[in-house]
This record gives sequence, structure tokens and C-alpha cells, in this order.
Amino acid sequence: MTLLAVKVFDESNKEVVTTISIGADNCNISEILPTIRQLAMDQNKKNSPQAWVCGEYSFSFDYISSKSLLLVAIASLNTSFVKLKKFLELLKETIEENSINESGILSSKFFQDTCDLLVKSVDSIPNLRISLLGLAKSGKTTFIQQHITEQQLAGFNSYEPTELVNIVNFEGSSDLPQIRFYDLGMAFQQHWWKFSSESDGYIFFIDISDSNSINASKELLEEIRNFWDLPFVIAANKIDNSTIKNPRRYLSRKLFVPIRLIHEVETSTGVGLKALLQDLVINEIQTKKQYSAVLQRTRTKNESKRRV
Ligand SMILES: Nc1nc2c(ncn2[C@@H]2O[C@H](COP(=O)(O)OP(=O)(O)O)[C@@H](O)[C@H]2O)c(=O)[nH]1
Ligand SMILES: [Mg+2]
Repeated sequence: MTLLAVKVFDESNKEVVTTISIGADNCNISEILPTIRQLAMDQNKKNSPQAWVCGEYSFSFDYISSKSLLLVAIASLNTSFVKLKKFLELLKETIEENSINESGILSSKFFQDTCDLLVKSVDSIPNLRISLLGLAKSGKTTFIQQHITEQQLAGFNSYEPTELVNIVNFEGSSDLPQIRFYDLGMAFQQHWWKFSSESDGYIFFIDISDSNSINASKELLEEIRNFWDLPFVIAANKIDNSTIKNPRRYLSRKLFVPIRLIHEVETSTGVGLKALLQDLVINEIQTKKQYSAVLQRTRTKNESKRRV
């Protein structure tokens, strides 16, 4: 991400701290500050930062009500909203956790260091690797084809079919980071383990229109889960052809998997796929893994500062 400046304003829109601004000189933030403040305060209730494009810049902003501080990050237009929002979310969390001095001003050294660290951490988020696992004919390849031919998600740029594995890069969108998908064919089964162990997570496909295959799917999933504690979601696929009444509840009980991880999808039309991906990437992979790593590093850094 190309972050140009990060600024914190107090209640009277006075700038209390800023990072060194690189390339944001034309950005007349004071003009749009009242609008940003209103949006940030409204959004704050939903507990998630906003991202916004104005002129030649992207902005993300949020409000820390406990400290009456408005946070504004300014980035170049080519910076992904996902990353920008994630950056601000982490920055907010860090400022909320750390005390500000008596005059209510954040130390600019601490602020600059924190922002630098968070940019590095957020930049390490993309290039997620997601494996597509499941029995033959469960819909893994259709998932890949659907995205490419129908372009339900903008940004897929390559399709490399092989008999063994399809590797498809997704360039990222406003909601999702870059992802490399591994669609592993059955002939490649003995190598699933290798790909999956190098993955950030996986989608496990189940053909719920074929009730005879569900037990075999259950066994395979158990085998995989016994092997790795990787984030995953379940694609309960072919809902268009299923006679099962409530597939999510049915599979949750059958597979001993929390119901929130089960998504009803129809890979042949794309139904449910975007929500499934967002859930896997944002709730399961990023939030649990990257986010805790960032906080851990920030804490370690603050502790070592306190010792000095
Ligand atoms: N009815 C229905 N059929 C589907 C759906 N998704 C995939 N299929 C079909 O299921 C078959 C196997 O799909 P494929 O993606 O090749 O499975 P893979 O072996 O897991 O890669 C194909 O004939 C697909 O057309 C779906 O959502 N509904
Ligand atoms: Mg296939």
C-alpha cells in the first residue's frame, strides 16, 4: 500500500499528530475534515473504518470516541481499500490500547513507528494462498471457472488448466486482497497435503446433491482437520439440486463444524461464493492470523520501549 500521510485530529479539528507526509502536499484536508468527521462518527457506531476517494487520494478514517480523536489515513488511489481499512483498524486498536500524555498528544515518534510497523504488517496480508479441497465432482474446478468466465469478482487474470492442478491468481478487489487459488485435482491427491500445508486456508467443497458422497466427504474433512489447524470454510455446493431441507444445519451436525463456517453455494452460477470468500479471508484468515500477529508485534515493541 502507498500510504502518504496519517493524521490525528482533536475535537476542534486541530491536528495533534501526523506522520511525515510524503506526496500528500496537494491534499487540502481541512476542507473535507467536517464531512469526514461526521462520517467517521456515524461509522464509529458500526465499529469499522470507512474508506473514501476524494480527488487524487484515497482516505480511510475513523473516530476514537473514548479519546475524542479523529484518525485519517491518506493513501494513493491505487492502494486497496481493504488494506487501507485494515491499517486504520489496527492503528485505532493500537491507539486505544496506549495511553496518550497529559496534554492529550501522542508522541510523534511512537506514532510514526506504529504507522510504519502497521504498513509493513498490512502489506504482508496479500498473496493469500487458498486451497480448494474436496472429493471429485464437488465443484472445485467450477468455482475457478465461474470466477473466470462470469467474472463475478473482478480481477481474475489468468487461468492455467492442467490435469493436476489449476493455479489461478485473483488480483484483489475493494473487498478482498490478492489470492492465489490452488484447485487440486484428484490425480494430484497425494500432493494435496503439500499445497494445503503451505496455504493460509482452504475451502472444503461438498456436493450436497449427492447424499451418497456425504459420508466420504466427512471422512476426508476429518483427515484434513486432524492434520492441520488451518482456517477453512465449507462450500455446501449444488444447493440447486439438493433435497436436504436445511443444508447448513444438517452439515453442521453431521460434520461437527460450527454452522457459521458453512455456506450454501451454487458454483455453477456463483450464488453464495462472494460471501463465502469474504468470510474465509476476512473473518477466518485475516482476523485470526494476521491481526493477532500484528498486535503481538506491536505489544512486544511497546514493552521493549517501556523497558528502555
Ligand atoms: N447442479 C449443479 N451442478 C454443479 C454445480 N457446480 C458444479 N456442478 C457440476 O458438478 C460437476 C463437477 O464439477 P467440478 O467443478 O468439475 O468438480 P471438481 O472435481 O471438484 O473440480 C460438473 O459437471 C459441474 O457442472 C452447481 O452449483 N450445481
Ligand atoms: Mg476439478
